[in-house]
Amino acid sequence: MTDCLFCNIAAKEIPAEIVLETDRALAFRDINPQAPTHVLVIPRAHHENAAALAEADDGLADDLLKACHAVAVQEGVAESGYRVVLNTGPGAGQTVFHVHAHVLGGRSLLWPPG
Ligand code: D5M
Repeated sequence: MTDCLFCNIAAKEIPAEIVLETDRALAFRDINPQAPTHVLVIPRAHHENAAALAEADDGLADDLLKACHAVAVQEGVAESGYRVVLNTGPGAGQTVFHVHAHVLGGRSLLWPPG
C-alpha cells in the first residue's frame, strides 16, 4: 500500500534503522524507543493488525514471531528477558495500521503495562 508508512519502510522508500531482514519480515528501531532495545518487526506484506494477520493463516504470524526472537538474540536481550507487544486496534494503542510487533528489552519491564 503506497500510503502505508511501514510498507514504505519495507520498500526502502522511507529510511529506517534496519536491524534484521528475512524474505518475509523486516525489523527496524522504533523512532520513539521505550526501552534500550525497542525494535519493530513487520511482515513485508500488508496486514492491518494482528487480527488480520491471524486470519490470513499463511504462516506469516509464525515467521513474525521467529523474527522477533532472532532480533532479541541479536540485540543480546534473549537471556535477560524481553517483551513482544502487538497493539491491536486503536483501543489498545495501535497508531500505525500495518501489523508490527514491538520487541522491548534491556531494562526491567513492569506488569501490567499501562
Ligand atoms: O506503534 C507504532 C510505533 O511506530 C510507535 O512506537 C512509533 C513507531 N514509529 C512511527 N513512525 C516510525 C518511523 N518512521 N520509524 C520507526 N518507528 C516509527 P503502535 O503500536 O501502533 O502504537
